[in-house]
Amino acid sequence: MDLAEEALKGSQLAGARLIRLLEDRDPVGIEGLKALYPHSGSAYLVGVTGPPGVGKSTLVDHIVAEFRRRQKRVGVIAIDPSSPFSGGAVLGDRVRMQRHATDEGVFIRSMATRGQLGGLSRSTYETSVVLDAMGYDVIVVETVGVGQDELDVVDLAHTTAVVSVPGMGDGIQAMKAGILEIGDLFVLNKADLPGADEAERQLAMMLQLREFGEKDWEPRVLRTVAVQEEGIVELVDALLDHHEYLGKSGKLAPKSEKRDFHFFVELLRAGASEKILKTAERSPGCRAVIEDLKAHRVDPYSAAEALIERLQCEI
Ligand SMILES: Nc1nc2c(ncn2[C@@H]2O[C@H](COP(=O)(O)OP(=O)(O)OP(=O)(O)O)[C@@H](O)[C@H]2O)c(=O)[nH]1
Ligand SMILES: [Mg+2]
Repeated sequence: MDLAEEALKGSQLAGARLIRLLEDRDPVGIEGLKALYPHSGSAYLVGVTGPPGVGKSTLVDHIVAEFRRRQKRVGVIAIDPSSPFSGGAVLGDRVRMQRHATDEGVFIRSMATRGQLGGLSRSTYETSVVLDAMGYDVIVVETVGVGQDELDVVDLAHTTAVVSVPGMGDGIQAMKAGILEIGDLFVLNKADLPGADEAERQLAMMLQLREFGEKDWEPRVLRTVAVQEEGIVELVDALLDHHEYLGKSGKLAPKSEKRDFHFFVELLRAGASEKILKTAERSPGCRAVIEDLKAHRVDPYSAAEALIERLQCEI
């Protein structure tokens, strides 16, 4: 039996192997993904993002437990920020989510932000397809909201929860504006710490700056104390409310389509440039353009235009 078949039958080992092969850009992994793809498309993707150390993993651990209580199978993709902020986060996440390790209804996968061939968002996308096909109903992606790469990852989710904590003050403003834009839920964790009221007020104020139409989802602010399991049920309820809103407003399917299309374009781009460069090698005129580029005689824009122009009839 091949890996895809085994994964479909529920083997976590086979699923993990496929994910690793995909990360390595191994053709066996890509064949596996093709076989799994028709079985995917029904999972609900949740993104949990926020600055380092705000309690994302602790929250995710309890979110998983709450979904399990509701009979949902859950996949977790924890993206390791790999320092400089919080080295050893993968280990931390494993420890925090350890209690789910023996639950066959939970699949936890950590992923490094470094050394990813083909980008973090692609790996996350592929992993989510594998988990989706394996029948995980909910897939939670934990990521530190710092860079563009992470923003792209968040863009994969149906629902995005942005986590912050009291006392961040200007830190909230410093959070990427883009993240504030994409948040559907704003979780104020560590609400046991001083300054929770002030932080909630600030969040609410910032959300007022966002414009939305009548039929748009209005982002909510929720308080949690993850270490004491407070506010988790309400958080999961709110996630599901948003999921339901997306379904009813006809926005769920377009979100998934956008995701597939985005990766289709990425693959096209990679494939096309490779093909163009290969073809160009056979043409003396094109080789000259590339030589000119290397020798600083022509700028990259003009070089790309010239190559595309020359090769138009060949592809
Ligand atoms: N006081 C308090 N501490 C909390 C709460 N939730 C989490 N913590 C603590 O905050 C620390 C960081 O928690 P994590 O769950 O690892 O945070 P994280 O956002 O996943 O961190 P990174 O993945 O490293 O960015 C841990 O020591 C937790 O015990 C809370 O509600 N209140
Ligand atoms: Mg974490």
